[in-house]
Amino acid sequence: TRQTSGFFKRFHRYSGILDYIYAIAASYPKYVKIESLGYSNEGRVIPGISISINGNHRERKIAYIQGGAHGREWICTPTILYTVSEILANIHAFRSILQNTRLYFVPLVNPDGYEYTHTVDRFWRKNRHRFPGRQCVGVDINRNFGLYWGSRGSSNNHCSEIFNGLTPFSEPETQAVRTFLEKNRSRVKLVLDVHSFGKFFFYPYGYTKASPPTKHLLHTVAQRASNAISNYRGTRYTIGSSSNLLYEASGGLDDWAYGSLGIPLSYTVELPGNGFSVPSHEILHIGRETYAGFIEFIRHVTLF
Ligand code: ING
Ligand code: ZN
Repeated sequence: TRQTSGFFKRFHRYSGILDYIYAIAASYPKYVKIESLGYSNEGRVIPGISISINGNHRERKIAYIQGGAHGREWICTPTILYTVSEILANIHAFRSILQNTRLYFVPLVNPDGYEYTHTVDRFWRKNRHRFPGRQCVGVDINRNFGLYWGSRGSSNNHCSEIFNGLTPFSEPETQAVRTFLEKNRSRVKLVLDVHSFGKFFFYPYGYTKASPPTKHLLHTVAQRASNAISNYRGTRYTIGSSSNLLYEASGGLDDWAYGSLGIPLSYTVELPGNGFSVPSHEILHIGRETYAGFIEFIRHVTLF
């Protein structure tokens, strides 16, 4: 719709994102439910968008896509919201997928960090947890999950960009994600944690260079998503584990979802960009090409 394409012409503040989410929910009341996953350190709601048909609450499977765990990675949120709007605009094409699957989107996991990048520091990464008696603020949400928490590629220094927090799941943002995924543990078949930037699909593990037992499957599914994306304008993703392709890092969502919860398809997505500041005119292009890849991941939920 006209309203929809206007939204993707620029980046929005948290309140504009919430307004958009409520507007699409109002446009498609039969298919959309807005939930609160939880609340951030500063008390902002972390919105979840559930898409289903037939009021499919005795749902069997769930495809879970989140983004915005790092404040400065702005492109993640509109890319997820574009996917939501495109699925709803073509909801009848998703009939067979939605017969046995619910789609769940969390477009902004770290609203406090996101707002801080609009008001104070464009390149803020962590959340905005304040520790009494400490100068340095914030925990890296993607180092705060519980599989091999506090080992490689994370820091116990409050001032570090990759500070992993005082304990695993110490952060309300991490807890909100944990609660949802644990509650739905047996049903969730796909987790995509969307970040920026670099055009990568990372599968586990981040904490070690060792290969996961289902590496071949993880690689094949990502390859199909990458092929679907390249049809739009030739964008090519690189596929592998973050530990082998980028750096070792523990406490990430993808490792925990795969290694602790047993979710079969678990990835970190690094969207395109030459930095964290993606030009506004790229939002819609990245939305369109990434949409094709997300759909390909979602189609593979049927394997499980
Ligand atoms: N990248 C991810 C990060 O959290 C990553 C890469 C993913 C590392 C999963 C380890 C595990 O550092 C960005 N852009 O944040
Ligand atoms: Zn990130």
